Amino acid sequence: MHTKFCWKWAVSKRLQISALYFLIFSASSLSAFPPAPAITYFGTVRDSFGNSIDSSAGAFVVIRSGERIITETPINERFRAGESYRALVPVDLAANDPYSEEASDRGALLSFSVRLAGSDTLIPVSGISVGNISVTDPGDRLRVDFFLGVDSDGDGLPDDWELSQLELAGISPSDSRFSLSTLNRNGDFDSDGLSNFTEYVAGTFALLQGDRFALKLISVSEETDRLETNFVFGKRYQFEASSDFTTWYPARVQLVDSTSSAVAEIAAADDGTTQLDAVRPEELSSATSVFYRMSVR
Ligand SMILES: [Ca+2]
Ligand SMILES: [Ca+2]
Repeated sequence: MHTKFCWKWAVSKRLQISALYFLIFSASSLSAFPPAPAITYFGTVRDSFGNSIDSSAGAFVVIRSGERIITETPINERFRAGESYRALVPVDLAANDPYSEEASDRGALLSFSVRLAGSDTLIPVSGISVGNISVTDPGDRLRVDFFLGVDSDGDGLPDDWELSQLELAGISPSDSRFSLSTLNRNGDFDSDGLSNFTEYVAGTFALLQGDRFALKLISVSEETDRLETNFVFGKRYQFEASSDFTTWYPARVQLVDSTSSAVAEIAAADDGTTQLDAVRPEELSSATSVFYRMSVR
């Protein structure tokens, strides 16, 4: 019986393959210039204070070439961490004989903006590379992170955030340090080991050494480990565990004394020191040492 079953499977597989050849042949006979693979742009969209924009905003990333809209894609968190949009831009290989009106020529300059649902207004965005994107080769994948608002000094940090950090540190507008040149992306103004850009993403103060993105192990028990960190309201945190710093497994967490079940990602409902119980991943049940790491968006 077993042999007979295998034979029948092989026949049906062959039929599927034949059907596939037929479809490919049909498609290529209809179009002189088969489409090249599109370019994929992906990344994170933040507001001017570093908060990641998610689906609750009902917003779209709009990519244009000149005035022509090439694609509009909704911003949401369904993709992996650090990726809140994914847009495909079709590419033309033969500029003088395009296969589609929708496709762009290689080298064409693209502009990115954001549109809210129900509105026609395109909101300008800024970012380290977003103003200088041109169409490259078919099939390319490029990360383009950007934020709403203005970045006058082009360092990848929004003006609003830079000036608000200076104000929070008590530097008045009459002070010579009240300037966009005081904070730059890769600098570490408060010398706490975290760059100004990392603090912008984590929501911590870039001019206050005591306020930093950190994770502490408090205690261990049979299947869970108690961790402590500093939550920033509105931020979302994910945790991973490893025994060798090479392979990392997602670790679900729950607030200490919480009755709800452990989750893969936890949103901070408040600011301040927070303790969590992390469920040790099954893959590490016999490990002698377990390390945790945390990401924020
Ligand atoms: Ca800036
Ligand atoms: Ca810092």
